[in-house]
Amino acid sequence: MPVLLPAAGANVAVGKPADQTSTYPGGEPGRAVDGNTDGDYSAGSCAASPYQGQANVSWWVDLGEPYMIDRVVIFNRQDEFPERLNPFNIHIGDLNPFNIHIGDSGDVISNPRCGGDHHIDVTQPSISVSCPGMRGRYVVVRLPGPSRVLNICEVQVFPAIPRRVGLWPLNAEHLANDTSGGGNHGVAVGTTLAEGPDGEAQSAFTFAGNHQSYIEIANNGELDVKRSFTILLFAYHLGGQPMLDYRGPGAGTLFWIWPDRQLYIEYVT
Ligand SMILES: [Ca+2]
Repeated sequence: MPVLLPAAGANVAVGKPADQTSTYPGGEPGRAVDGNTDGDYSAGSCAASPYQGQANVSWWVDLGEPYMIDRVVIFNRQDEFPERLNPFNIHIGDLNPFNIHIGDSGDVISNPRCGGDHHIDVTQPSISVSCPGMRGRYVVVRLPGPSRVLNICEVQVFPAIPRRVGLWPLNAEHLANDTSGGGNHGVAVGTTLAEGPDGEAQSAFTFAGNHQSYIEIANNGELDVKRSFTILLFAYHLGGQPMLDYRGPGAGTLFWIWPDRQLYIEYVT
């Protein structure tokens, strides 16, 4: 299943379908993803469950696709009852809590839990909970215990931005060295410095277009491509050899641009 990598800083929960195990009239679950963090309950932007209290009250959102999650931010009710949120759990995964029966929140904990019991400082409007390495389509906020009341004014979910593992400027200053700190310096063979983008002198490499002209980049393990990877390559292609030749043990991928400016991807063994 694909993992989406949205732009930095995007809250991917806003406007998405939400539900909860039980609802107090006027406290519909979608109010916690309406984009309004107002903690005054009378402003009509908070989700709420019945004030009599119920066991393991839970709220959840369907992000539509699985995301790598960095953190979940919860905005608490501010006008009164801020203590109702404590303690809470966060579960993230691909098991659909929408399938459970109303009032039975046991199934929502089938998704992995982010940390243990979380406690918000009731003098603060929000709490940010880091969930590094977690992935999933559904984010659940669960209030564990026999008699709990849910008042949540907004839930924001921020995806993880992929960590950059290599950066090769290919200019006179850095040559083919990796400036990311990962230490995978390239070795340039048969290349010359050339004018780069925007006419900047010695800010690009020119290749001869044959097997004797290349930059070889080893992998000391920092270039972790276990799940997926993204390569950005800025090039002005004049023909000849592949733009990129990615080889592992026994297999590899070649990226070509044909003279008619079409991209060809060739898998080789
Ligand atoms: Ca809201």
